[in-house]
Amino acid sequence: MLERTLVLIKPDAVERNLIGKILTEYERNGLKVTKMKLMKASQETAAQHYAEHQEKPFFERLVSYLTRSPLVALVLEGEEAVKRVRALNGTTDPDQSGDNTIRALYGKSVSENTVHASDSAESAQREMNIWFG
Ligand code: RTP
Ligand code: MG
Repeated sequence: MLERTLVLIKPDAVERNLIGKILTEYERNGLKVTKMKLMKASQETAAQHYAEHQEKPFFERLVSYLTRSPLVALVLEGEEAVKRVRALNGTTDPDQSGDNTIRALYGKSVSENTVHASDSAESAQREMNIWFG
């Protein structure tokens, strides 16, 4: 099924000049960039984005990381895009992530793992509203 998913190229990646390399991974796997912007996320937007983790011990660290410097928000479109982009990104912990996943290649740690992608079609809809209105 043709789907859309919300991706963030997170601050640690933009800081290390990895935007192009990461976009290349998605594009060469047949995913289409249909929306994209470079921006500094507000506290409110970051908290809304990660609302499901509000009660977690790492929530404050997560929001402060996501807001510390600019990130790239984008929408990718393709067949089974939600599942495929999660697979390209790899697992939350870069050290556990499969070879050639974006997190294995570029992730620094669990806290600074370089990319985000929606975990379901419903999350994608919610997150596209947050970042693109
Ligand atoms: P994301 O939402 O960023 O794509 O990551 P994910 O689905 O793989 O992982 P999720 O469970 O949604 O966690 C969101 C982000 O919170 C940070 N995290 N820190 N134990 C910890 O310190 C911890 N656990 C999760 C990660 O940066 C993760 O990307
Ligand atoms: Mg998640």
